[in-house]
This record gives sequence, structure tokens and C-alpha cells, in this order.
Amino acid sequence: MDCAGKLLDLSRPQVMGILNVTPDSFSDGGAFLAPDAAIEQAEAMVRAGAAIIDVGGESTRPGAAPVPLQQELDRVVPVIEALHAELPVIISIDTSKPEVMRAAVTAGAGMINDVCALRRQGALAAAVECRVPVCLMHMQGEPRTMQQQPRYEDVVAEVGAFLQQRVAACLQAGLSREQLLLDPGFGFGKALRHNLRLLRRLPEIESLGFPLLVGLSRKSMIGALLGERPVGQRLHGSVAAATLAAWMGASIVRVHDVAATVDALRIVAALKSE
Ligand code: YH5
Repeated sequence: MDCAGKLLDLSRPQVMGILNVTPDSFSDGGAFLAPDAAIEQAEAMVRAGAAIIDVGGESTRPGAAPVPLQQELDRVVPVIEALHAELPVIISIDTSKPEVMRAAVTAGAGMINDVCALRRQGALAAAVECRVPVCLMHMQGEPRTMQQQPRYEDVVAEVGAFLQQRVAACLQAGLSREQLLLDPGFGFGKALRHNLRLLRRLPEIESLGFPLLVGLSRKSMIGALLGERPVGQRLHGSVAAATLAAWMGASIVRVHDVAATVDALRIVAALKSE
């Protein structure tokens, strides 16, 4: 897959490292220190084998408040410019705002990761202009309230139908098929049973015919399965989940713990090519 001139090898499962550029993630004072700390963290992830760095300036955690446009731009653009200048890695921009997509791609981003699947006003047009791969993710509801009462008749069918609709809207708007990745959106308006069913039946989402990206790292699903384990103690569960997701067909796993996940996916790749 061509990510603004950098090639992403999807013949084996790849790791996307999470780089949060929110105040709580680099809270050692002045905002202008953030790029340095962020670049150091990204460098470590690249050394550990990440193929993509996902830069996000808006928290999409359950209950999180929206971030104003200028603030999101101020957070992510300097970091992307610095990463682009210093690291030979694909940079993904985690945003739902069309203005941030444009600014990020201009600054060097080679992928758009949108948890709203380009449903925001102007996002489809922005993605068409950007000419980089786009990950379309499923979410039921909106971040502030999505975990209050998730409901599905058949979660796999409904997530699949939603993603298919978004693919159709993207093709209609002028995006190319080769540009799209799909993501079932673990934890985004889903109870534990929904997340488990989606993971178990990931091959049905894969059968839509697009590379899959999945994010399970440190999520509450892992905490719940380990007896309400706090977020700092979810490494092993997260690596197990990433391993299974790759085995079930995920092309890219979005994770906090890159080194451990890269090792695990090397085992998956060996088994898949047997
Ligand atoms: C995703 O799945 N997730 S942000 C709550 C947690 C831990 C982690 C401690 N962006 C995804 O990572 N983009 C996020 O509890 C994403 N797929 C894609 N494509 C949420 C997150 C997290 C939330």
C-alpha cells in the first residue's frame, strides 16, 4: 500500500505504534516541549519495529470531551513535521476533522485514521484531496456516551453493513478501493460480549475485501477479561489479543507496546506463511 510515497508491506501483519499528543501524555510543562518528547517516543517505537506511527491530538476514549480545531492542529502539526523530517516511517493522523487531515498530510502524514469513518462534514472531500490510505472505523454512538448502553441484534452483521456503507460513500466521493482499510472499532460502543464476537468472527469482516486494522491494546475488554486489571497491567493480555487478531486476519494492529507485539507478530507471520 502506497502511503504518500512510503510503501507499507501488507504481506505480513504490521504494527502501528500509538503516539498520543495530548496534554496528559506529555505533561512535563510547556507545550513546545511536546514535539521533543513525542519524537523520542516515536524513535523508540520505530527501533522496536513499528511500521506506522499513529499521531493523535484528540482523546477518543469513552467519556472524553471534544478538542477545539486550533488546539488539535497546534498539538499534531509540529510533531508530524518533526517526525517526517527525522524518521523513515509512515505517519498516520488519528483525526475526524477535515482541516486536521489536510494539515497533517501537508506536514508529512501518509495515512488517515478516522474513528468516525469520514462521516464529519467535509471529511470525504478532504480525504479525496489528501490521496493517502484511509482507515474507516465503526463506532456506535459518540465517544462521550457510546459505552452507556451498546445494543446490537447481530454485532458482526451490523458492523459489516456499516463499513460497507462507508466504503460505498468513499468510492462515490472519489476515493479508490486500494486506498481503504477497515476497522471494527473494538470498544467503540461495544460491550464485552460484542468485542469478543467481533474478534472471533473477524474473518467475516475480512471477507469484505479490504485490509483490516484493529486496536485492542490496553482496552477495557482486556482489563475485564483479566479480572478488572488496571490499565498499566494489561501488557500480556494485549499482546495475546494482538496475536489472535493478526491470526484472524488483521493486517495492522494498533498498539502501545510495540516491541512485545512485533515479536508476537513475527511468530504469527511464520505460521501464516507455512
Ligand atoms: C481503534 O481501535 N482506538 S483510541 C481506552 C483504553 C485504552 C486504549 C484504557 N483509536 C482505535 O486506544 N483507531 C483509538 O482504555 C483507534 N482503531 C483505530 N483505527 C482508544 C484507545 C484506548 C481507549
